[in-house]
Order: sequence, then C-alpha cells, then structure tokens
Amino acid sequence: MWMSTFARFALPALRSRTSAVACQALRAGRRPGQVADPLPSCLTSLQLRGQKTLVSTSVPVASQSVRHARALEEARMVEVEWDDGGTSLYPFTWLRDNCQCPLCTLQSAQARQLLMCDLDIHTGIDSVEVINDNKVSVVWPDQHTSVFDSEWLRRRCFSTGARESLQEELFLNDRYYFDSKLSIPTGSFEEVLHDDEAALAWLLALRRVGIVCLKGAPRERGQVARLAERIGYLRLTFYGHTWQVQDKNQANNLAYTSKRLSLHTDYPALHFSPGVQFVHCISQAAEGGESEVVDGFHMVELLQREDPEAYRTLTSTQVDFTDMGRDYCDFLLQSKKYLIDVDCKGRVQRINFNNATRDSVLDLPVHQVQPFYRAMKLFCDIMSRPENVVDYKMEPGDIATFDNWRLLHGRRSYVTRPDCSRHLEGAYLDWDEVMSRLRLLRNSVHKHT
Ligand code: OGA
Ligand code: NM2
Ligand code: ZN
Ligand code: ZN
Repeated sequence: MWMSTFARFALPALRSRTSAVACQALRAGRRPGQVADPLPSCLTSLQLRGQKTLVSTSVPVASQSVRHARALEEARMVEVEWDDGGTSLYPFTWLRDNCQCPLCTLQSAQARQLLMCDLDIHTGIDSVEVINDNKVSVVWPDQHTSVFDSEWLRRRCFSTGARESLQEELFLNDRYYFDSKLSIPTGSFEEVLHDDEAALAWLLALRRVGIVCLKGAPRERGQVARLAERIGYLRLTFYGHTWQVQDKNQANNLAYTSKRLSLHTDYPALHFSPGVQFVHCISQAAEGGESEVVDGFHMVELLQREDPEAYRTLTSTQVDFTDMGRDYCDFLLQSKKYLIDVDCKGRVQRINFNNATRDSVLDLPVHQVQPFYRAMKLFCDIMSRPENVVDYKMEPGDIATFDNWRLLHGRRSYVTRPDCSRHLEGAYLDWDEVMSRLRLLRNSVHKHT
C-alpha cells in the first residue's frame, strides 16, 4: 500500500543526524539482524517543512577556529590545534598537493592543475603560521606559499570519526533496512517537480529507504522523462530512452508479457546495471498486475546469518546473464555477475538477479553446480517470505521510484482485456546523477532555510 507521506520517512534521517543512538540503530549494516524501528507516522508534511535539520546534512565537525599550527618535522605533518583543544594532523605531502592557490588550482573548475610530476612527495616545510581570518599559511622550501581556510581543513581532518562523518555526508550509505511492515513513502509528483524541499525529501528517502511512490502524475507518456530531467538525464539502454511495459506480441522480454515476474533486479545483463528506476502506471489491469518489493540488502544480511556457506557461494560465484533481441536497435548482451556484490570490506553494494535473463550457460566446474543452485534457491526462498515482501498495487498516476541496485521487485500475472489494458512507462537513471542532484538540493535548501 502507498501509505506513508514524505514526513513519515524523512524522520529517520533527522534522528540519524541528531542522536548517536538513533544513528546507530539506523545503520543497519552495523547492527546485523536489526530492522530499524517502524517509520513514525506522526508528522505532517507541513511540520516536516519546518525541520531544518532534516534536510541539512550533518556538519561533520562543529565549526571551530584555529588556535595554533605547528610543523612536526619528524612526522612531516602540520598539527593544527582547534579552539576546543582538539588537534588535527595534515601530512606535508597532502598539504602541498592540495594547495588552493591559482597556480596549483584552476579556480573556475575547482580542479587541481598541479601535476604529479611537479609534486615532491618528500617536501619539507619552511614555516607555518595562523594568519588573519583564521587561516593557516604554509611556506614551502621553494618559497611557494599556500593558504588554507580553517573550515576547509577541518572538514578534511584525517581522524577516523571525521572521515566517517564526511563520507556519510557525501555518499549517504546509511540505509534504513525494511521488511513487509514498511509503509512505502509517498510524495506528490507535482511537488517534487517544482519544490526543492520536496525534491530533496524524495531523494533522501529514495537513498535511505530505497523506494518512494510519487502520486498524481498525468496519465500519459513522458512523465518519467520529466522526472529524470528534474535530476539531470536518464540512462539510455537497448530498450530505449524510456520503455513501455505492456503485453506485446513476440515480446523481446518477459516483462512485455502478462506473465508473473518473480522478484528481480532489472538488467543484470548489463555489467553496469541501472542504479535507479522510475515506473509510471499509466493504466492498470482490472485483474492481477499487483506489485511486490523486497529490501535486497536486508535479505543478504539474513542469508549471511542463516547460511554463511550459501552467502559465500553467492558472493563469490560469477553467473552469466544474457539478453538478445531488437528494440532501440538490435542487441546481444552477455555479462558475468555475482548475484550479491560486496566491496572489499564485505559490505553489500548491489544485487544482480533476474531469473528471466540468467543464462543457461553456467561457467562452473560441474561439481559446483548443485551447491550453487542450493544457495540461489535459499536466497530466493528468504526474499519471498511473507514477512519480507511489501505488496501493493499501482494506481494510474503513480510513479514508483526505487533503488535497482538494492531492491528486488516483481509483479503478479495479469489479465489483458480489450477495454482495459495495462501500461507502465519506465526509465532508468544512475546513482551518480541522482546523488549529484541530491547534494545540490541539499546545499541550496540548506542555504535558504
Ligand atoms: C519490468 C517490471 C513491473 C510491472 O518491466 O522489469 O518489473 O509491474 N515490471 O510490470
Ligand atoms: N525492461 C523492462 O533485466 C531485464 O531484462 C529487466 C527490462 C524490459 C526494460 C527488464
Ligand atoms: Zn599553490
Ligand atoms: Zn523489472
């Protein structure tokens, strides 16, 4: 059911910024097995508007002025002492590399123009001092001078805590894991198009929760493209700039039939699968066509806990996917993907699973085939448990926006009648563009509130 309003999903973001305890609770990755508290439903969207801290991001470290700066010659670092008595260390090499002067930085692009061939990674330092306006000035042995703003330095402090909070501010990887009890966050299509605060709330929830339903879109084609334009641009694939999910003759994809689609991510046949998708319900089937979603990252956590061996198999076995046909143009795709992508620290990054495009080619020694099927089947069993699946039926005018790297989605089969045909229009985007818009909105909304 499309139930909760923007206010309901936005609150966890507020709490995670204001309370270390709440923040921890929401860091599902750090508290294995713990589903975040149910999303609170008490705030109205008006109240939400008043919550400035909700849409501003955490300031990694409170504003401080510099009390003192000195060179630690032995360690070859500058030590900055802040007004609160805390200190930060900055290696000489890093300071020289990041000189902000017009010779070293192209001001108009805020880009480094200092070349690696001109960087002495063994540089010493002539002098360092705190100068007016709270800046740190460094004179290098060749008399080149760098001036660093204190806020700029503080943001880039190398302590574990400062790095963690800056990385969280930049990438928002702190997810709110959900199960079947989720009330899918909703917002107004018109509002996110025209109101920056609403657009920011939408994208924050899309990142944190993984899905948001926008309501009230005109029941005609072109709306997912408008929404993509609000962000930047959409992702073209072989299925076109946007694609029409309808029951088609000679369908080039299982999605273009009226059959059931089991829980899947879209397009694992692409090595870089689309990060985000928008699906607009233009018309719905009278019978069937209901949707379902699950939180894939949460399911990985359950799998790892329940069956570490199956988890190891799915994070270490490459599976072939294939897709061929003709649409935007003719295509014959082959890819090799882990069903569960984890990064070097073992954190889940992406789910790659579509049973329809999983290739019959299976590039495994024969004795690994059965263990692989056991693991894949278990993963599918876990994600299909009623306690994990969120069910809903899209209504005309709804646009589901969701994280295609994290969520798996499916639909029930439906009945096509001449008078009542089902039609969804979809579009893909990538997370880079969505996160870019999110950061810009956060900066501008923050400035104006
Ligand atoms: C798809 C898809 C959902 C639906 O086209 O890949 O998941 O409800 N469609 O038809
Ligand atoms: N469509 C909906 O992986 C897939 O083939 C997902 C993509 C056809 C664009 C379906
Ligand atoms: Zn310089
Ligand atoms: Zn799909």
